[in-house]
Amino acid sequence: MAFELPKLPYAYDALEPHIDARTMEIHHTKHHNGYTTKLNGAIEGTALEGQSIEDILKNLDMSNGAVRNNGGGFYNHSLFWSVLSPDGGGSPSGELADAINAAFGSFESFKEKFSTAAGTRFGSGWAWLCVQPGGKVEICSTPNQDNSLMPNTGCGGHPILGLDVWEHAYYLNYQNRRPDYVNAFFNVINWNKVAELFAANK
Ligand code: MN3
Repeated sequence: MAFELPKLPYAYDALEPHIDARTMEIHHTKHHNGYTTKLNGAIEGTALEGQSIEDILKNLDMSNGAVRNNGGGFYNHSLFWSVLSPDGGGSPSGELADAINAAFGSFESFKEKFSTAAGTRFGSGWAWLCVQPGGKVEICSTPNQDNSLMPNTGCGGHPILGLDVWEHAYYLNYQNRRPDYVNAFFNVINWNKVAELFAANK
């Protein structure tokens, strides 16, 4: 079974004005689709074919550039679309809010630290909120299409919130103003989905 490009659970223009329709369409149909196609090509006929994407990434040989870049790209974007929503924004509640407060002191402090991680990632990459076994949450950042499931990235645990800071994610609308894009992201975070990922992976 080859990996398939997931459908978005909302229209391309649903996240406007925070993320524009043209960016969403290109990002999904060109970038994410490209990672998906190239991942399938890279694993075809190998022992990785048929494994789940999480198993592939957890046991990844980091010198396998094709699977690292395209498997990461496939997984990261699938997660990214799922944690966005036109009905998003606000702040988390329940156990996830408790874990964020325990780790960072307050939601505002979390927001500041996450924004710093996203803003200071040099070049292309991702900012993450990850949950460790036991329920502790951590912020980290990875270059390119790496993520915390892969070995030895300096990021551990299971990603539950990710922000794509590649220029292709924001340049049409925000040009070089990455901090404005990061601020806008907070208006479309689907905290219900993040809480679901937290509960499933803590
Ligand atoms: Mn991207």
